[in-house]
Amino acid sequence: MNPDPGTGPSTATVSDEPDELLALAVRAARAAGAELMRRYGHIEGLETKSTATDPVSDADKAAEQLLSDLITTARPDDAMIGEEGTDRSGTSGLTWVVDPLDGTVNYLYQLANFSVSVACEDAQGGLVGVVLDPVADRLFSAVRGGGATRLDPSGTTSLRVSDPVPLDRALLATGFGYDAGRRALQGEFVAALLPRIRDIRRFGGAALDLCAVAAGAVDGYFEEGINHWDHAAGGLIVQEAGGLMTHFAPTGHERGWLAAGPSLHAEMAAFAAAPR
Ligand code: LIP
Repeated sequence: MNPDPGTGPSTATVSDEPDELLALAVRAARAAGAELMRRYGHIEGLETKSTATDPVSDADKAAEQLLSDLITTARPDDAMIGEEGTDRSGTSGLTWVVDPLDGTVNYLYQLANFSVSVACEDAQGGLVGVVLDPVADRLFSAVRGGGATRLDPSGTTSLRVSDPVPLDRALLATGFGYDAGRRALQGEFVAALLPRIRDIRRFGGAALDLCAVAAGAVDGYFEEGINHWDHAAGGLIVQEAGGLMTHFAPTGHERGWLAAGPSLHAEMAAFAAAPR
């Protein structure tokens, strides 16, 4: 299967065959990624959302508009939710879950580690997932039951999580929410975990963190307080690379996730459950 059929505009409708949905997800992600790069370094319309440190700009909104227009033209009966407010119901049983810019703070600071995340879900969960890193031109993708791949200028690579990795050798990515109180609790958990593992990385984009787990570039990722659009595509990519992606709430947040190979996943779950 060729996950990257090109980026040209199309007004044709697309069937619900997973390969066609994947091709559409890739086309939409590439269009949004090109828009982000066109605006990179020229931020306009900067505002804040949930807290004073949670930014949004015209770039996020323009990229979401492109995703929405492209996908809706091809799949008019599907539902869609997006970080910047897209919220549409549908009749097909499929829902698109899109984040036009995951890693917004990195984008603002020109720190390069940001992505476009596009997932399509059915009643069983993730069906198709695409995460595009437009700076490094890395395209991560997965179809349920079909494995996960990375396409970059050097070619296509099948992805596999690291497993087994013992907890005391684990390199773990994590992130911190925009809410100050939530951050304080997340910091306490990381302080307890840090002496028990190899080290922590905070790259600043949940979707690419999940792709790093899938590629074995880190051994696991956990974060509480992330949204559906942050993890919908990356979570499927992890699972299709042999990892586990489950709820994980060491500080009690209902939207916490842990992604890792099976053995590390079990050790992390036991660590979080043990009295501290
Ligand atoms: C962000 C994530 C980041 C996480 C933040 C936030 P945004 O998404 O990618 O890793 O720590 O809580 O969810 O706001 O850049 O789309």
